[in-house]
Amino acid sequence: MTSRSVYHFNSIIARKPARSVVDGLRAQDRGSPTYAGVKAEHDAYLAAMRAAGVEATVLPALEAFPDSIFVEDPALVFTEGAVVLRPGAATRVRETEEIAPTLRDLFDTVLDLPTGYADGGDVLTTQESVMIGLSARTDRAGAEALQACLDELGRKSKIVETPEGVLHFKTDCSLLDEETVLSTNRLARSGVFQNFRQMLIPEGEEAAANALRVNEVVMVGADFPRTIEMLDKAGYKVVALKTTEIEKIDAGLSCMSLRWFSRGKGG
Ligand code: CIR
Repeated sequence: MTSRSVYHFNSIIARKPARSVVDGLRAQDRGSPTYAGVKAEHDAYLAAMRAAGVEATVLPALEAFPDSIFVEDPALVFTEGAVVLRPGAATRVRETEEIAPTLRDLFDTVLDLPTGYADGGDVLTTQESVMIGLSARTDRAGAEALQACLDELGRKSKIVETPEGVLHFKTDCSLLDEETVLSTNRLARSGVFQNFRQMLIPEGEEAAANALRVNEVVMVGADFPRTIEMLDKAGYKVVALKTTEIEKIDAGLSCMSLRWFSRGKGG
């Protein structure tokens, strides 16, 4: 693994939003997103991804699964292989059956989480290890089973805690480069990022923590001007993307893709 691999990607998988996305899961009702609004945000996201240098495999919409646009949750991908997970929300469990054939096409090694529950939104891949956050969606059995899968792929991992009431571990953090994380105060307070340089989200912009470093750019929600200014001043090349609609169903930028550096199947 080279030091470039934590945010250098040449491939992503995404899935078109279904019209049923308006019924996506949410912890609090802040009104439903519109299909047209989600589609516009998704289209802009794919354009930004391609501009950042990745090839996108875009899967068809699945009306039976309102949250299936959030492909990050049913699987995990690395250069070395993929893992089909077991999402912790009942309505999302069978999204795995829909994405598994694509993973088997694109990867030589595809492992299946054998037990427990784990969502990809709870997994942060860093230089030193893969962090697995326990949450309402990822239980200890799933996290430990995932550690065994990661061992098989040659990846070190550790289990950490997600703050109470936060959907996913990565709802509250993202990796900016090999040494630096962007984190909410509430997550940073847990001490989980002691070995990193930490940039803390300005109060009131917590939803900006789910940013996304892809090659030379950092994608950030456009509704968070203070976070954008902070990253810009620190020298990051920021691409601001609208996330107003997907936020209504508790989503951010990482959820809409699975990202990896492909050396080609068999390579
Ligand atoms: C859900 O509750 O599962 C979706 N409405 C949002 C999923 C967001 N996924 C992610 O952050 N990885």
